[in-house]
Amino acid sequence: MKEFNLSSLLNEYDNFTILTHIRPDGDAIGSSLALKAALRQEDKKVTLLCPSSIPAKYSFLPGVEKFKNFFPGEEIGGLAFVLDCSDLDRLDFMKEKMNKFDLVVNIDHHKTNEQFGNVNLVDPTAASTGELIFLLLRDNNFDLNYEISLNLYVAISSDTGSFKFENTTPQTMKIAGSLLEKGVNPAFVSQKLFDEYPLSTILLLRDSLKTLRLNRSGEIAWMSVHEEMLKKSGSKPEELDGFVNYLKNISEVEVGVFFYHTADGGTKIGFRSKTVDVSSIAQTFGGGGHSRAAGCTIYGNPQEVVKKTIDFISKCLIKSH
Ligand SMILES: [Mn+2]
Repeated sequence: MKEFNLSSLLNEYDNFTILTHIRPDGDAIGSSLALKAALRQEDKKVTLLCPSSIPAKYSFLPGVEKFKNFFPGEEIGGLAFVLDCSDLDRLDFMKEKMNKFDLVVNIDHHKTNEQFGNVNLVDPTAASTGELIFLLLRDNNFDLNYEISLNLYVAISSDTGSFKFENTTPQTMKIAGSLLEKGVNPAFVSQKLFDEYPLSTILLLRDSLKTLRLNRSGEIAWMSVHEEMLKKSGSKPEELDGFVNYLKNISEVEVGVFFYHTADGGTKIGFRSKTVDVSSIAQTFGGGGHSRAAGCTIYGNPQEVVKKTIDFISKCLIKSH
């Protein structure tokens, strides 16, 4: 692995591309925007790429309209930063062209990270990629202005569930505190990220909750949503984000599982747990993530996929008792 020195890379390269994962969350978006704003301070050319479009709830973020979900026509090259991706598959179709870059810098906090970069700045003790970007920018004496601070605050508060998840550390709070000192308004961000929903989301939640099931012991709860249900409520897939938490938050439930059956025959599965390591469960099915929040995609008959997954989790729970 090459030694990482940001200032020498800034001397070496003028052309930077920042890529982040499919169905981006606040950490992916905020970290990318913050890093771009910092590189722009050095007058670098910076392209922001994400294989999906950016959810409307992030439209208040400065610079968010600059994200592209296609490779631009000009030559791809120079240095690529890949943010918040445990592996290159998270870049979806963008993975194909990663060999066009001279150097790939992988910055991430997922414990399942595959160290795919020429340089890998991977720290699973960080609550978010936003924390890692904050430390990188601070240690390299960038001006953490309001724009950068707001984007980093969104990244950090997003991945910590508004500083509620177990991954929240003293370092997380210290960093968040220093971002507030730059003028970030926590109530405004919290309202935008966690409290406000379009009506379509609430209608979809109503329909999703009707599919709620529990296993016999009551430790596993799941919902099973088909793509047609989204059409009915006029929702986009990203509006499902967070529904899985209603499952995990049931008092007696240990593991919440959200199944989203897409028209292409795939089922996207989200796992949340109170104490069990669900990243190993997700890995069994070819996915990954964190110990309390993970996901995977399985192809096959939707009902069989649900049964297979719930049976497997039941066995894992029996072993852990
Ligand atoms: Mn993240």
